[in-house]
Amino acid sequence: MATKTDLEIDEQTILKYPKKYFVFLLNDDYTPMDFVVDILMDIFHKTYEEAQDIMLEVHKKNRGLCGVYTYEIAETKLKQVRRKAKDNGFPLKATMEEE
Ligand code: TYC
Repeated sequence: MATKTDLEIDEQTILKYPKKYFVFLLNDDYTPMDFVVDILMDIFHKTYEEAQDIMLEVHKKNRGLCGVYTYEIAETKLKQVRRKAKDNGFPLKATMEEE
């Protein structure tokens, strides 16, 4: 009788895609616009023009999409935003949500 070999089982495991997570920046009244643009360029690797567009979207609509990442990378982005905001004394917040 044919049974699945270990190799076949491993191949099934490998074919599962990892979940992805949206990372959003949230608006507040205190963080300067230029600082948000810097965050988007440094942490999310956006161009200056992209960073300005996203920052303005957050400013007008209260949140804006910065990127889509696997869980660990999304978490790291949140930590980097928190650290940089805290070090500079700004209340800027980021959140993540399953895709
Ligand atoms: N609303 C802020 C201001 O007027 C700018 C801002 C934009 C803050 C985006 C946070 O994620 C943010 N200075």
